[in-house]
Amino acid sequence: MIKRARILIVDDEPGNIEFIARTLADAYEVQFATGGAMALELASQEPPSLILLDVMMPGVDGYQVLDQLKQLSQCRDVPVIFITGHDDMGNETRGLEAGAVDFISKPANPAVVRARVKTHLTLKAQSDQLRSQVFIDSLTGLANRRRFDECLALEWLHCQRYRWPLTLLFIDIDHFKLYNDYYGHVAGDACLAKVAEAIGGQFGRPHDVVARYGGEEFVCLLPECDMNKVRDKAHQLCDAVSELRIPHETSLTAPVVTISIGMATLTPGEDANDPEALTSLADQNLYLAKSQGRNRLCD
Ligand code: GH3
Ligand code: MG
Ligand code: MG
Ligand code: MG
Repeated sequence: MIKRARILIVDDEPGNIEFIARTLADAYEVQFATGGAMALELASQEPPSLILLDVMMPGVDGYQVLDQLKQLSQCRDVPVIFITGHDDMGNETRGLEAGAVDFISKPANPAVVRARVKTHLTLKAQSDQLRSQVFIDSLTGLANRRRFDECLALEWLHCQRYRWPLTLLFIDIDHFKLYNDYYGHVAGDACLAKVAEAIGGQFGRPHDVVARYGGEEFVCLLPECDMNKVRDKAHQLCDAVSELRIPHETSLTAPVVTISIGMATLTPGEDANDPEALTSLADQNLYLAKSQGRNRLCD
């Protein structure tokens, strides 16, 4: 069954909530909050599909809620429609500038509420789909290079701010040209997908970024991590890939597909000022792993 969209209605007047909830309850799952703080708590726990947000509320008002939502990575992209009374109609520009997608004025017309909610849910679904096409590698389902570059720049700044170490793994399939030459490109693609799955299985914490960097190269970007743990997990990944037992008769390393990993950890702002320092260190260590016989980790 397709999951119904969940709409969070925020208003300090229970009567207004009830009115809008009745309008939407047939088509959507409806959730409500009677104040800004409660809205933020609910939204951050499990981001809704869309938020209908009253502007004028005692305590935390609509603008403050929107402002804080934009600072939460899991809520940043949730469409917010402001519901405004006559007294705050003049503030439409302010709301749109703050990132609301639309305005509905009170008293709200049920048909208009339904139509606008539907429109914005459709737009959001379309933009999510486009986004996934732009940022996902279609062969492996992992993030692509574009997405990785974006994440690296963001994580670098984030870790710089908190003086946290950032770890990067460069992973490269051994003698993959020989694999393609012997088994063909289609088998090569299937092999890439299997190795990608093993990498994603090993590094799947919510903040880990696992991407296909290009060709037969993958990267894992691991913020806030314990280096010893990562080293253990990277060793396990090497074992896990060779234990997939994908035959590679022409490999000069082993009769099965293996990977080499270069690992680097730097504290942004302390050890270096540019993320390129991290990629070049990981790349150097990958080169070492290759020259020391492949199917291994170097750090
Ligand atoms: P090394 O152990 O030193 O990494 O050797 P290698 O042969 O893996 O490295 P090299 O860079 O010489 O070759 C990489 C090969 O990966 C070349 C190409 O045939 C293959 N390749 C790159 N992208 C794809 C792809 O999308 N699909 C398939 N099937 N093969 C790919
Ligand atoms: Mg109000
Ligand atoms: Mg390579
Ligand atoms: Mg290779």
